[in-house]
Amino acid sequence: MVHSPSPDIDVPDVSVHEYLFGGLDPAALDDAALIDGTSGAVTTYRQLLGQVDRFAGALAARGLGVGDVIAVLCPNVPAFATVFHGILRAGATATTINSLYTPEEIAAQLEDAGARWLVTVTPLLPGASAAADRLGIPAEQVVVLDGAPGHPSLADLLGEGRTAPDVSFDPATHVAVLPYSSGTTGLPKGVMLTHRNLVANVAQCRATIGLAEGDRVLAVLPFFHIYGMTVLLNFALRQRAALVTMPRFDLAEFLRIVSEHRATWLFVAPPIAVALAKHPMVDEFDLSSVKVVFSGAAPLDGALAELVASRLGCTVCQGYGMTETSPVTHVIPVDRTDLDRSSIGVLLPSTEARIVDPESGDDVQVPDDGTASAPGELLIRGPQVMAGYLNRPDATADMLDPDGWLHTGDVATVTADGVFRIVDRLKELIKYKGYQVAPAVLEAVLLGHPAIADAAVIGTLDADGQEVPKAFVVVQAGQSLDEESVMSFVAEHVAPHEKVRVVEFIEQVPKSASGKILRKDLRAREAAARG
Ligand code: 4UV
Repeated sequence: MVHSPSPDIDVPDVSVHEYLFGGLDPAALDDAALIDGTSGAVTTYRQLLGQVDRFAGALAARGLGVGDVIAVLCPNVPAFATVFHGILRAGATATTINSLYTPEEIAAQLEDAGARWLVTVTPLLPGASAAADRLGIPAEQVVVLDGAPGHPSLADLLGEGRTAPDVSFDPATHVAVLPYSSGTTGLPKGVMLTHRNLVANVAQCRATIGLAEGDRVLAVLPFFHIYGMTVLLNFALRQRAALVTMPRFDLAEFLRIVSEHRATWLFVAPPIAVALAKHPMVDEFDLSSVKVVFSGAAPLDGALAELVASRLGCTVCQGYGMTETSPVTHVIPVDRTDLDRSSIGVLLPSTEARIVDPESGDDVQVPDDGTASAPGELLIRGPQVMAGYLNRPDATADMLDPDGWLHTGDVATVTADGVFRIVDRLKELIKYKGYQVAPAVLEAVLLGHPAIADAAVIGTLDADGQEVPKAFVVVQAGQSLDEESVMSFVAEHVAPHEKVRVVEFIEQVPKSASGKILRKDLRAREAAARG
């Protein structure tokens, strides 16, 4: 077992709101908490707290609080923080929805999470309304932040001028958020993260990462995903940094915002690091304010990290984690300049790890000569580990041992000085630009095509070394199909990040005796074809 090199920390027994904002220094009240990167509009900490209280009060006036789930379908705009922290302040649970989702996917999450209220914005209203209609959720329960006829707006709710309710719950067990993750297998599931999980992870990040008050953090990673939620919306705000929001990634706009707002920290996923390393446009902007580029959500190539560091004259760090661990478990702290950038660094405080041979179930030996251990499945234990999957005791039991060890489905190595490296993935999950893509979702869509007899989906690498979904397709006898038509069929049914981007026709999908797709065989075939 590997322990964090840092001393354990105390996790305060308080709500997320109390932990983030309870001790706010009055001198910081008029500092910028959020800056709208598009318009430049500033929300101070004082304004944010006032809005959070009034939003929580408006929810309470509608009878919403402990036991209710409220969905948020919204890009990164400053009001996301008001809504998110307002929901938690009211004692309700927030389920954040990927803003690229199709109406079917939105409806599935609303239904599974038991959400009867939804907060969105005009550009996403068509999908939100279609999903709400399907479930019989009335327009009065679909809040449209920027206003739409028949729907309450943020201004309406805040304009009621209510105060935050007194709520009582146990932070150790009360579910604060329900983000969705497909975990190691199957369809997306609601990940129950308690107030304690989220408080712990912010406290662990504070003790390790090195982001400080006064930093300006570019917030392009979506707040709906656990990386943006914890690291930006919770951790950066707790550090009293300013979040500069961007609703969607566009390289020119990203570079303009970084340069105009003098951003000091950029939290990114690897595809943005690729652009920072390679795109000619980067030279046209003054990025001298950037101190740190921090990458996570998918593997970062070491040589690419070096290119970014030398081009921008900054430090490049990497973090690792998963929705089921709130998410952060490993980081390269800013001051650990000795660590290889392609590693995921060291364990956060109060976090333990094991690396287990998937065949034998034994823990691998860690050599004491400084070399890496044999690879094995990474297991994690700590206060940031989820309470379980909502209404899925079987899936929870598959992933979480009774003694608290969470099976990540990732394959890692570790050295005697506690530096980890992710080297492979056992689970089905595909990461496209850091977003989750569940093969099971795509396989179900493919099987809905009348000319497809069978299909399996795995991740493969594109020319930039980034993961993309690839479908292996068996065509029905007597039918014919081409790659393009398979890809456009899938594209009609899924969100843009879930599109199949490579197709190969095969005779038969390799399966085990019990009928499970042998993804390992497909991956080996893919690796052999790449050479
Ligand atoms: O559940 P999820 O979508 O969660 C994430 C979390 C991203 C994080 C977490 C902590 C950080 O400090 C940070 O910078 C980013 O993406 O997907 C979890 C899976 O994504 C892969 C791995 O397969 C996880 O099980 N993954 C996440 N980070 C890395 C990674 C990484 N640095 N290297 C390789 N794979």
